[in-house]
Amino acid sequence: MLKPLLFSALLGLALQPAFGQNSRPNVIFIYADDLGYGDLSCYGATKIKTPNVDRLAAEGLRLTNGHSTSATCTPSRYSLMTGEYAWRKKGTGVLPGDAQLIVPTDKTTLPGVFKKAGYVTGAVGKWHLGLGDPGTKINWNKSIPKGPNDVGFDYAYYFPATSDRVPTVFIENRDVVGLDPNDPIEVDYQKPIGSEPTGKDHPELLKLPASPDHGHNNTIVNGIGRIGYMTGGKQARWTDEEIAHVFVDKAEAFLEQHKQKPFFLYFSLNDIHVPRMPSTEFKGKSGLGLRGDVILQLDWTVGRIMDKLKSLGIDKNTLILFSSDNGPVLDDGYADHAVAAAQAAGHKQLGPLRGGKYSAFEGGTRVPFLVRWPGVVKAGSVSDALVCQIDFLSSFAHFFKQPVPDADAPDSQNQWDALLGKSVKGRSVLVQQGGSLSVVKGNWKYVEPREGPKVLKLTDIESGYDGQAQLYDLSKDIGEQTNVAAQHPDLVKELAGLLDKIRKD
Ligand code: NG6
Ligand code: CA
Repeated sequence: MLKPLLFSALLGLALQPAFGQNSRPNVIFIYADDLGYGDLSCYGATKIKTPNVDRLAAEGLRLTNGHSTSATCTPSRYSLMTGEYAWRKKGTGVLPGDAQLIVPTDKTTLPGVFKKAGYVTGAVGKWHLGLGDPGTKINWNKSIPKGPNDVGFDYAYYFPATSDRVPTVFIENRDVVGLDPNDPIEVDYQKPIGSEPTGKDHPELLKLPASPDHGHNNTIVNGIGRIGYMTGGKQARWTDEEIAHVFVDKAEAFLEQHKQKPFFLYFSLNDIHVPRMPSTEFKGKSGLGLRGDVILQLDWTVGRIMDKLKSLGIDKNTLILFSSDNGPVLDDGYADHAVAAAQAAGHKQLGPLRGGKYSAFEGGTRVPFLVRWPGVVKAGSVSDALVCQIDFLSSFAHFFKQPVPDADAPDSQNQWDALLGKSVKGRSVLVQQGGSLSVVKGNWKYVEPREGPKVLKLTDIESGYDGQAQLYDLSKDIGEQTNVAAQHPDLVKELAGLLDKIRKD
């Protein structure tokens, strides 16, 4: 009895390197929206439990100094896709729902790297990088000429911008899903269009009222006022409470369909962005209000993906990356009582950090960042290495031994070893984009001077704006409480010079 067992074990060992089990792993990037450094129990949250994401951490690497490239969505995603700091390119701020595609179609992109390596590539979820040709108004009733399929994705199922922006429809590759040709869609961000009620004129129709002054009060869809006006496409419009289900079903279908070949799935969740509208099973379950409920929904989504990989038998050879596109915000436009709920429960969405979404402080870009790859990444490991999502492109290109043309991905670095926890070094320098730019070098963070409100009025978030230079020692002061610029004029000069130089590069 022993012999055949031993034999097959030895054979297994011998065959593994020959088949290169780890040379072509499947890769899934699960990208949360607006999830904060302190929103997960594996990052220290005590008022909410996220067992599935915690499982990712327990079975993989938890990075404590992992960053999105920017403190808002579009620039973070632009940098993720292109490997270029978004502030280098005009028009990469938060986009309206009718914006044109901002990712170049003739340059190396993150999904393009996978495609070139022979992978099947898919995008499911939030897009928010624009659609269609520059200078051309999108016609939602025809095939959309430019989008995810033109920048490296073989398959895409997504919504155009954010769930608080029109049009509130899903698109599969180039076509709006479920569109009735007799009820064409029109969208306008400047002026009201059609005759449907708006949140501004008909607040009595809203199931989720807008916060004062945030302006989420244009066309009402599914009882929620949106940013922007739309008419038509009634049958195609989504139900917010179903978005998480629709996306995870599509993601699972993609995994199932491509389980035989290596794939890259960019799984870009709607949670926990506003409007926070959990499906019924999560409503009221967190004790932290709607914002907490959608964190549970996000956690459930991660669990679904992990279970699916297991049941398909591809769990061992799949590398999962998990992160968020920017830091947390409580009130981002709707009266969902997120502020009161967090305060009442004592939930700290930022953990020990300062700032949040939109901010130049660490809370803007330091986000949850997990890597799970059984047998390669050590289970339960933690690393302080400075890493950033902008580096995925060059890191995977390095892994596939693909040269990246000099003109492409100028700011992306190969951080493969740091991303897998094999090196504690990580980046030596990173530029972070809040309202102002900061440069981090080693323990030091320099925030460039910029006039502006210290607290953003709508969201009540500390912006990091200051007319004077700021310098923080992150090794002692992760909460950026003490500006030590006056004590270290030489360092301030050096880092200001470094930022200038990177700007001009
Ligand atoms: C802001 C919206 C906010 C959110 C954000 C984009 C207002 C006042 N606020 O402009 O609600 O939609 O854009 O979020 O309009 S992000 O995560 O996609 O960057
Ligand atoms: Ca976001």
